[in-house]
Amino acid sequence: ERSTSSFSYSSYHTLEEIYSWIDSFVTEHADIVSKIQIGHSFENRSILVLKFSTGGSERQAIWIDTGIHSREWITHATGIWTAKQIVSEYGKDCILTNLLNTMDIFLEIVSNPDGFAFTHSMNRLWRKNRSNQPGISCIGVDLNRNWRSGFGENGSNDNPCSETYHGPYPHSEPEVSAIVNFITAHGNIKALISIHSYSQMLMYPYGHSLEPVSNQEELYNLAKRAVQALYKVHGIKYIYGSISTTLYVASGITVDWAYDSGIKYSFSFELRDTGRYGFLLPATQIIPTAQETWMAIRTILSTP
Ligand code: ING
Ligand code: ZN
Repeated sequence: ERSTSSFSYSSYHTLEEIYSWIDSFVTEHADIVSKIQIGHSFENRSILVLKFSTGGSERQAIWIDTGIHSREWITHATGIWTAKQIVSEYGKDCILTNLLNTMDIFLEIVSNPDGFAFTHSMNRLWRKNRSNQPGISCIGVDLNRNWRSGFGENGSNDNPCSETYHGPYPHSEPEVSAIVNFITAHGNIKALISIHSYSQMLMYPYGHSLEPVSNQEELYNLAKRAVQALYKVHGIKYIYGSISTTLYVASGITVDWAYDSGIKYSFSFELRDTGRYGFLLPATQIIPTAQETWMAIRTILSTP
């Protein structure tokens, strides 16, 4: 087993490399990080979550996921860098230290392992998972359309061949139900951050409706501060607002489910860029992207 000292945080990695990095990382930082298997993918790969905790029991927690869409490689790379940032900044950065002294952080880096493996082996631009149903020739469900909130409404598709196919019923996909079961069993998640690419946006619910959420003003102001903090790092501009008014109506999405499940600080990022490279963002942009995203996440986490 290699150590994380030989791991390149400025390169894209395969699933095997990431899972091996996770094992080394957890071993090297066993005082603060542990690995939890929350389920198995359709093709029976492990679904793993990193838990950052300084102790206590039944602490409130923050949830962060990356890689729900497998082709969005910058998100996995940002998740990995963020994990390393959390362990190296604990005890140095006041905001993070205060947070980890009372709360836990859960980070799911490869939220769609089957799709991710497929982007390496067969089709770099694969978005969905790899599930199939008897009698249906098209493969894959959009894991950001499979959640119960607004399931099957506008901005999702009931055609299994569509890139935004919502699946046969809410939480039908093991990659989604693993998260739903974990978050529900935990019962005390304060904030959820679901990371996608690309478009340079920071958004909050709802996606399935134009109706403003009850704390929309607070989420708007928090998004604004987070985007300002992000901009200061490398001068990258993000737009922000609710999903349905900023991007488009999308139903059955992670953050709407989280919000409706009581997680009132639910945000979704769309990382770099705005389309020049799109999903094929050069690896030279991994660290700058992760650095600026961290400043935005940190702003969200600093909310009392
Ligand atoms: N776009 C997102 C999609 O799932 C999105 C847009 C993000 C919708 C967050 C809802 C919530 O269509 C990408 N690039 O995945
Ligand atoms: Zn996405």
